[in-house]
Amino acid sequence: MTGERVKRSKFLSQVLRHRPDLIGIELDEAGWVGVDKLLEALRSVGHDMTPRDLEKLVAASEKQRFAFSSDRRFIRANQGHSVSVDLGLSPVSPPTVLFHGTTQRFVASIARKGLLRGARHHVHLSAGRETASKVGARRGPPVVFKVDSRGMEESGFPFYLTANAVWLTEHVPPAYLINLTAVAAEIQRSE
Ligand code: HQG
Repeated sequence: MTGERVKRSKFLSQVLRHRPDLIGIELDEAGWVGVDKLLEALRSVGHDMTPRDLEKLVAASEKQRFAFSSDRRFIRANQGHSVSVDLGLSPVSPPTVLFHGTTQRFVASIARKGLLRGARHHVHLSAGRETASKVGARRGPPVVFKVDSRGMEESGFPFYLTANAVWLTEHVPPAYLINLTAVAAEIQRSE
């Protein structure tokens, strides 16, 4: 993505996940807003975009952050909201293990309280260790936790899968977490 498109994508994420009020729009209860309404509101705050620009931006988002409705008249963020929306996701059986990437300064608190959703609606997990590592690296040297998602499911914790392949759950208690980065460091020390 070009620098300009990254900036647009970030602003759109901000509006569709956290601050629709920034451009004076409201999302419906499932997080959708009309494409025409969105483009008009963006124009009114100096963020001009044509329908074609928006189509391209959605297609170029490598994480598939946004989705159009099937008739393409509405758009929403696929996940990551802090405003109250119900994405209408149904519980899905997760793979045996999932991963969560974070950074060292959160590790002690995570060991005590487990993974908390913070400002978002859910804790975000990935099926791949590499993706988790990249998520953690946004904040410093990454620390990757393995989540015993099978064990959680067996204990009745629901999991959801977003349209862009992010796994969501409400809380991961410490008993279901293993700090893979600490284990790897421990093995290295003992060699
Ligand atoms: C941490 C981006 C202290 C958690 C990414 C994380 C992802 C705790 C931070 C998506 C904690 C929350 C989500 C506890 C969790 N004590 N810290 N008990 N439990 N944390 O950004 O998972 O670009 O809300 O480890 O790529 O980092 O937005 O969540 O470090 O997919 O599409 O609290 O956001 O995608 O941070 O990232 P976030 P996240 P987008």
